[in-house]
Amino acid sequence: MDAMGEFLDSTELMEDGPALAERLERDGYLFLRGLLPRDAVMEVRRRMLETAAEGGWLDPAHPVKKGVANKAEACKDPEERYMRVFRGMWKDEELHRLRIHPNVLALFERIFGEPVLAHPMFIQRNIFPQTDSFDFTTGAHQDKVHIGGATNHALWAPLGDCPLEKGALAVAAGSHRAGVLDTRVGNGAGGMDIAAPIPGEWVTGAFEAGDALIFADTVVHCALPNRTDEIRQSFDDRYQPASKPVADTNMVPYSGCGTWEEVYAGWSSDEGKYFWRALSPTVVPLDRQYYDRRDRMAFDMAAEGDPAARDALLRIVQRDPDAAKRSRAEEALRQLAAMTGRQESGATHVASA
Ligand SMILES: O=C(O)CCC(=O)C(=O)O
Repeated sequence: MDAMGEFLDSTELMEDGPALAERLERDGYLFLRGLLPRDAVMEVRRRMLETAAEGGWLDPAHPVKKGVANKAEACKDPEERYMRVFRGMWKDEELHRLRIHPNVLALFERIFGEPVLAHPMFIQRNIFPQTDSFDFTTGAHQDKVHIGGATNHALWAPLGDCPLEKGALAVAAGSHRAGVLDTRVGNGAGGMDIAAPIPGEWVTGAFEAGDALIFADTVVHCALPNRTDEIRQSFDDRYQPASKPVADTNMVPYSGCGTWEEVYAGWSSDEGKYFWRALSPTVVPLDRQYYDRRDRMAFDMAAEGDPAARDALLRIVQRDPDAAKRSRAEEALRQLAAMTGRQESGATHVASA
């Protein structure tokens, strides 16, 4: 990837829905400063870091609020070591309310010109620093293959300031116009990377707490490596006109986090619970063709002893609705471990996911 350009800052258009929609259509993304109140973001960061510290993810030699990673505990989604701590983060009520903050919903309503559905399922990410032995940098991909449904737009926001070297996000501006590109097994988001020349111009930028990046589901995007000593924390959710269909996989809690009742069980108030019910969304099955193709490739790679198949196999074990395929992936993981001399981390299927 060549040197990247700078995001085009669209903050001055923030109140002008049609102008935002036009720019989004043209470039595939919007970079907006201060969309969310900084204080609200920093409060969620504080809560996430408390949970990270309790889970042993932070270096006790530094104050929790700095978020300095305990690199010996570096782990990643969907490993059980990761999920053990992550479950407590994903259930956090203030995190859930942040992604449906009135500023966010009003912004998308201005862009769509109609009521907005925030997808109930969203992602909170914890990216440990990149080292010689650990790397979980999100590779170039498009969301469409994972999210399905009608056209939707992501909002990505760091939980705290995020300079480039902490793993800011980057987009290939204009790449959305090429439609869905070919994929291959990868170790980034969803275990799938792009396997075709990437069109468009790569742009990125330093984020401050409250800034947000909005992008279309066919825009190619990736993260920069986290070269700091701190954990990079962020969240991303997807938003679409409420009248359009949404894939069923976006209506359930994050894989491995239980049912909605379990997610909400410890909340101190009902605010934000089941917010989507009032919108009566049309729910359709996820088009699984991209996952099916990824999985076929992962099984072939595992049979050849290629360790790059591991993350995709772990995802099948944890998340695939087909029991026979899950058993096959478990067996492939065992064989891969035997071939590569690596211990597996005991992935388990989570029925609610
Ligand atoms: O935060 C990251 O590393 C990846 C985010 C991403 O791929 C997304 O929001 O779609």
